[in-house]
Amino acid sequence: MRTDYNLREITLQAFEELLMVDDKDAAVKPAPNKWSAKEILGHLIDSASNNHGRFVRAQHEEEFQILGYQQNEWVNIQGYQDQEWQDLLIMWRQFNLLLSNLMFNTPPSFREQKLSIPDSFLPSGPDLKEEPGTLGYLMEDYVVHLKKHLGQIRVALSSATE
Ligand code: NI
Repeated sequence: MRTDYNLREITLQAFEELLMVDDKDAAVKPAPNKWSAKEILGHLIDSASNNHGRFVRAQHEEEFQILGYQQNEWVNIQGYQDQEWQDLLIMWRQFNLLLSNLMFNTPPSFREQKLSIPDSFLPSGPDLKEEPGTLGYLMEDYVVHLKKHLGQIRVALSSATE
């Protein structure tokens, strides 16, 4: 069965919902050591960027190795806090539409392929349906991770507008 784990629908709905958010509200940090909505969205762009490479490479490279990335460093180095909310949001939407197509076009034989996933890889949710360690599992986990952080963005924005 071909699937994008609902990524396209989730992306388009969240885009509509978040488009009218005020740029200043998106930059409010709920606590000094917590990410603002802009920084969480930036982290989701980094997740899209890193996973894009994984999802393509896993389908054609022999002995493909998954590499992690240091999320705080990625967010800080790129200065998401100082970027325009709408620019980040458009980038996030387009990147996820690309990934939705990539997932949908991945044949089941590749989806079921086992990968060497490092021990440090922690799944984003306990209730993933795909077989652990497969490319499909990574893709499903990507969408669960995205949904988790969209929830955090809503919480950050609600505390910003109180
Ligand atoms: Ni994350």
